[in-house]
Amino acid sequence: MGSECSRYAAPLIPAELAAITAKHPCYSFSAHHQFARMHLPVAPLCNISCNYCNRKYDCVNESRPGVTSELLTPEASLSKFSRVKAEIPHLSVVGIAGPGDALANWEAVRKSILLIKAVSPDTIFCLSTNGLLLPHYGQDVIDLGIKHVTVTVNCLDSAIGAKIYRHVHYQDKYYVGEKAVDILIHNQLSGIKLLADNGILVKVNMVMIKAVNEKHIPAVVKEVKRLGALMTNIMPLIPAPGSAFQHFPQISSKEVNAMRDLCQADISQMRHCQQCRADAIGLLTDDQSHKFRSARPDGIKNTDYRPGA
Ligand code: CLF
Ligand code: SF4
Repeated sequence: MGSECSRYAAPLIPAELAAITAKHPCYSFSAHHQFARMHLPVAPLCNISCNYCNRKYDCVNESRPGVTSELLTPEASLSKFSRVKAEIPHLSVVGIAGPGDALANWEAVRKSILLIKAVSPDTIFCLSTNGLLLPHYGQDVIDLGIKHVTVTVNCLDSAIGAKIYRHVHYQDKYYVGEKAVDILIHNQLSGIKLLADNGILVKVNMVMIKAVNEKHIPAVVKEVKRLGALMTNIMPLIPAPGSAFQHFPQISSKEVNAMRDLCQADISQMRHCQQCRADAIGLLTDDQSHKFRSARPDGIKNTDYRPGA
């Protein structure tokens, strides 16, 4: 496959969007030493159940297991953003990466973005989602002017997916097994296409799980590329204590890098992901979130917001 590297050509991005993306620390390797991102923990609910997730903590699709973030209202997000921007002028991106799913909390996410956009129109907004609700809110995301969206896609095959997902809660019904996975995969893929067709730069995260989806990753990469994704971020499963996968073997960084090398032939690979927390602030490699965390005035704990798994 090494000879296939020469076949990959990065898609053309309009100059204005390319200039913006050059300041995005996740989409641009060189930006991650210069520009900071801030996550708004405004999305506590999740509508699916991944077997690698411990629901007491942040969404593992973007976060290191075992990390719990504070939660904010949209108004509190705006005031936190103002504090952070005053202290970190190189803050370029405001992202929503949990603690649950951004689209399962769409009204709070949307309101937070609108409030911040009104005071800081140059801020780049970024979302991370499991993709279940993309067919429902994808157009809203486009209309809001968001240009950077991450979707986590772990498989294309319902038999593999039935080992990864416990249930999907969709349109007021719980689904399990292959039926649940079929709905999730269908929505993820059609959502990626919708976004990509409308000029959104889609990054696809994948959790690489030994003996579950590891051999299947190249097929996922090829399919999301076909649908218009810009890059993939293959992340190792970190078995989270308390999750169904807590005793699963870890994949070595050597194995993950070998998979990224293989898939680089098809699509650009993110290799500097920090699997950061849902309230991360600062450079990717220098989290400053502890300096800005505040106690909730109403005393509500994160776990009070989590739906039953
Ligand atoms: Fe945040 Fe994610 Fe946007 Fe980046 S994180 S929502 S794309 S602004 Fe970045 Fe963190 Fe990795 Fe995510 S290093 S976990 S890829
Ligand atoms: Fe957990 Fe939901 Fe994220 Fe899956 S998508 S890791 S269930 S929060």
